[in-house]
Amino acid sequence: MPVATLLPFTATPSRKSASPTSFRLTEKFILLLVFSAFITLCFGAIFFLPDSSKLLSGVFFHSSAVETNTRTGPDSSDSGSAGSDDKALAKIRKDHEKALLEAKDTLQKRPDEIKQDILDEKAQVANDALGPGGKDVNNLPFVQYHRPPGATGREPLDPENRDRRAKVKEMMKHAWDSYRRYAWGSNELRPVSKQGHSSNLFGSIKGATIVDALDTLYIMEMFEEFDAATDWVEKNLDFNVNAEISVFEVNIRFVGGLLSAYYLSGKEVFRQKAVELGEKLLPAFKTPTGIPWALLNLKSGVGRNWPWASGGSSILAEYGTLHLEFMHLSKLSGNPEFAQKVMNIRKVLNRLDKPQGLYPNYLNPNSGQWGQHHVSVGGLGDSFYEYLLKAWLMSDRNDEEGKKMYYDSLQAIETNLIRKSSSGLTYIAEWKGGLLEHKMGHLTCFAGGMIALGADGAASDRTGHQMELAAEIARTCHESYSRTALKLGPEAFRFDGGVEAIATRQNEKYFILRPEVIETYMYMWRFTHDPKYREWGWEAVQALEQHCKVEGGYSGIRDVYSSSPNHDDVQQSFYLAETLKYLYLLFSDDDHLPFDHWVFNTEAHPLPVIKKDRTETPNEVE
Ligand code: DMJ
Repeated sequence: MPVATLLPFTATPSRKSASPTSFRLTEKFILLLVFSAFITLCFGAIFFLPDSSKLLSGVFFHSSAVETNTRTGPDSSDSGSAGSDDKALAKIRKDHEKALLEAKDTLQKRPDEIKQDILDEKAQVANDALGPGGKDVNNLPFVQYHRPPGATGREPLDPENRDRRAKVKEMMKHAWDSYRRYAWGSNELRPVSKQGHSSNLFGSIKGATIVDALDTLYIMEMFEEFDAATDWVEKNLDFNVNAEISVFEVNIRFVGGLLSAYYLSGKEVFRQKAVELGEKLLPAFKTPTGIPWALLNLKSGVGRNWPWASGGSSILAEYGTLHLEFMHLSKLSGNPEFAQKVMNIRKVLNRLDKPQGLYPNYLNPNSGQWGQHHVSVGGLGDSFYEYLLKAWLMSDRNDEEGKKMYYDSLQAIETNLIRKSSSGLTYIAEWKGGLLEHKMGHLTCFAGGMIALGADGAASDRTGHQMELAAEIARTCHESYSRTALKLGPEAFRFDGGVEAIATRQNEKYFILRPEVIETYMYMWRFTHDPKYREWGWEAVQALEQHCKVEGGYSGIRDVYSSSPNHDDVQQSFYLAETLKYLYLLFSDDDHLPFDHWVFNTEAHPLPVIKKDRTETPNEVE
């Protein structure tokens, strides 16, 4: 700034009227010197005076000590202010030390962990941009994203185990790459004919395999693949379709898959899509009782039930398997309607008399009365029981109603359905109007894992018994595999007519890459660390590799008792979502998706436990 322009403002009052041009050269020089000295003094005050640390810390570190000091006002004594200076300096030192420790910590991290931290921070910045109480483009409220522990794991120390886990990852890569190459965007892959496959369960919604596989890709640290899948979801996943879908299947695979992907990665797109889809499912609950329809047209909102289901009934395993996802939808959307809908289902069930304490598979949504008295822990019933237990666990053990319903129903199942074969194999039969059918489905084999998971919450005198029961079911299901030619289990096996754990009917001999037996091995391994469960899992890996792997992916098999496999040409989306994920976790350490922080939905999508501590979960559902 030219000095001349400043001179008038430095003139003394006695020279007020004088024009600047009236100064002599020596006067001008002296004034210039005085002015320069004044400027130097001002800068010195900022940079060199002893007090400067306080000033800087206030500007750059927003130190609370400085703020406190400011608030003490004119009354604060000199000694008090010196104390605050010390505090401010101590705070700066502490901040520096913290920064150093963080840097050290970062240097020790693996690249994927660093990548995850960056993703978390990005998500945090996006969230912060919304601000508390803010809404995003989809009108969703601000949610503080916290990644629960154990989303990715470490390499197992034991070399054999490490190799086995790596093998499972390689299997996932083959399944995924094949889908990507031959069926990208379709719901599933036909691995033999190398083309896309669509089942009518999803109407014209596309990409079931992509959404179902997202969390497995993430957990296995296949981040390039995860990013490609995320990109597809962002650009192509569309629920604005004029088509009828299965509410249950869309919920467990799509809503569940999107929720898990959100909780693992923190990417907002998954929260938005999950809530958008959840809202589209709400019209299914428009029935006189609030028990939802099985099928729903997503455009018109018109629902109906499967024509074969006992006089227009809804199915226990379908309407009873919405709870976990809907509780999370309320938490993530701020809309209590989702939670209310599933809590109402319980109300209806609790008003009804239960034959022998059992829940029949069919319930009429108009009359609120049971349909045919058919009870099963396999198909049509299975995941209802699973969700009672997991609702309690997911609520951080607060949902007493869910807990009671689970342990009461397990007691009724033990009394009425669980039997032992003549050679001592424990199985869970089906109940038809009071008569037992001595058949156990592959689907029923998930119960070993469920019972093990619930054992520690049972009355203390029941825990040991329930663990034994879980182990016996695991053994029976393993037998159903070992008694076949291909060492893969049939769809259903029987304990009558002189056979045990063997399928006798041609239409029950198929294997469609289902996860339930491996799921039970995984839970049993976590709770017992008995190496046989890993061995049994490894047997399954070898059989899958030998008989189901084809050039274009993995296929189901029509008859597991025939030594020359006939492929069904479908790579089910649950093979990537569940079978391969449970195998991978079977060979992983226990702190990878630990059970005290995560609960798996029935499609193996991990959902976080909603912790009691409200500071951790600000949008907790009431
Ligand atoms: C999956 O879609 C789910 O596990 C469901 O609960 C029942 N069966 C299939 C896999 O077998």
